[in-house]
Amino acid sequence: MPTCRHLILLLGDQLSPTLSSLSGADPARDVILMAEVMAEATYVRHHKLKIAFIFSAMRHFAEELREQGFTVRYTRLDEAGNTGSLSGELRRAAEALRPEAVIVTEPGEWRVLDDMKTWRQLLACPVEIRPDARFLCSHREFRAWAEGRRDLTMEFFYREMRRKTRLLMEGDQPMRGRWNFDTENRKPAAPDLLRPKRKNVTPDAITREVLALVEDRFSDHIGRLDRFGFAVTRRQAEELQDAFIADHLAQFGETQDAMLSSDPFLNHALLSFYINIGFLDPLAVCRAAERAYLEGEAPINAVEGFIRQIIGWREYVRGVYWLKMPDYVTSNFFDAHRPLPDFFWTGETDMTCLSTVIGETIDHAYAHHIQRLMVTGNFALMAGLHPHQVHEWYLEVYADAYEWVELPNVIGMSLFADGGLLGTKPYAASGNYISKMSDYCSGCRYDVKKKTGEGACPFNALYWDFLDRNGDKLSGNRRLAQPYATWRRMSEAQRQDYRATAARFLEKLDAGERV
Ligand code: FAD
Ligand code: DLZ
Ligand code: SF4
Repeated sequence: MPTCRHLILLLGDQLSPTLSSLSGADPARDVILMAEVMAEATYVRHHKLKIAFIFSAMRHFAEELREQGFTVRYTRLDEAGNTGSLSGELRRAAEALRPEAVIVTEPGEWRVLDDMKTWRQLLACPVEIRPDARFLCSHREFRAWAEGRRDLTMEFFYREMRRKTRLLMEGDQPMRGRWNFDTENRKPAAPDLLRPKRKNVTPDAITREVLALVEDRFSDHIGRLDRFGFAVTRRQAEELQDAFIADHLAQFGETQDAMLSSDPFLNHALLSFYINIGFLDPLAVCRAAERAYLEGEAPINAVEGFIRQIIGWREYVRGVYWLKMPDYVTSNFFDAHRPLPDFFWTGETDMTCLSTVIGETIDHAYAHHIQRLMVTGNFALMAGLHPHQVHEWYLEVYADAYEWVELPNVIGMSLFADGGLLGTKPYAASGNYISKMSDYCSGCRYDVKKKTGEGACPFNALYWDFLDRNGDKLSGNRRLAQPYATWRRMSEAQRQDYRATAARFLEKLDAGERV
């Protein structure tokens, strides 16, 4: 039997040549294990595009490693003997190869780490779990930053990351004298036929094989595969990164909060899929964006805003996740219990904003940030949907979703289910916000200007009803002083009108009627 020094397990979102578990790997003595397993594809019922993307990316990365001389033991989903779980595949490989040690990089999800901690016993050999160095801020650094703070304001964390990376810095001061240029980034957008089209990658033979497998095995999962256009190699992902920087970055800031029915992507990067699986290095993406600013290709508001999302929000939500898990996943500050309506799976609702965003999600396994936050998230918050069901929905439907990044965005930012750890106030908004930032309302059966009664935009009554229902938890919040003052100034008849309109809508929702 050939000897194996280290058996190195790579997960589906660990496709980086610089991964810590690969550090010091010796092609002559070590074996890399990768496995497509039912347990990972079904612990929530992931979107078909997400499964196909990950399997194809894994298969391409395995090829890349083989070209570098590594021995890769790769289990395909439909291979005879596939045990269906990561631990099962690791055990099978360890029994066959008898390695001196198993090496892994820590996973992105708490449930996988919990499982990993049992592996030493399961395998009867040492298991080394290495930190994931693809993030700028280690768990220890984040804990140290968070310790003793009353609230974990992202903006202050972000400044630390700017200092640490030296991105957009002049000495110890931010370039152009400001840390944050967001006030220049809140514009609606108009259709623009000249906006460059997104480049899709044509599926190659490996991807076509994966697409057939996914259609066959996961036909009852959400989504469609006919528009598969993801990059499935690092090189392809780098080309998409370059195209974003050349074609879209300059307008990124301007249209960051806008929503347009004719253009699901506007000037967003569409890079989270590749950063999260490890094809793109987050710091390298930021350095490329900074270069565009320094060379006069993109304005500061766009570049600063973009960099903040990556070294600020992305690192910050990961820090919060590991700081607060495992209890974080059951947070339910508002004690919300309404089940997720069926239209979250079909897009079949008369509310055009929701049908558009959910329809695009089904088609692309993507929606941009404001759609996730201010349309589906805002509705889930105000309608009192159960946070755990909402969390599972987001984890299933987006191709960039892994719990470490999805959960704080859903539980914390969007649903305020953590009681305000991540945000200072809930992102609740009436139809007026959606009307201002999108063109959805003009094609809607509901009237965004109508506040109550038949035909009124449901977001309007839901907004006041949400504040009213949760007055005991929110009325003391300084940032909500103005809406609560407005609510109190209304006549009792007007308040009753809002309550009754919201109650009628929620009754229909509960009865499964079309809304
Ligand atoms: P852009 O808008 O172009 O932003 C650039 C990059 O910044 C992204 O690629 C991403 O890496 C990073 N980024 C931006 N915002 C955030 C954020 N809030 N948290 C972490 N990183 C951010 N992002 C995920 O990667 N996975 C998720 O599962 C996920 N779930 C979300 C759920 C909700 C309710 C909300 C409100 C946001 C969620 N986000 C998630 C954050 C954000 O919506 C996506 O990162 C972004 O839409 C990805 O598209 P993009 O690459 O075009 O991003
Ligand atoms: C998301 C996913 C899917 C669908 N399938 C696999 C798989 O078959 N094998 C694998 O190693 N990883 C997969 N992944 C990614 C893992 O779920 C991810 O590594 C963990 O959730 C930790 O972030
Ligand atoms: Fe959405 Fe209301 Fe506008 Fe219709 S009117 S699209 S429900 S915000």
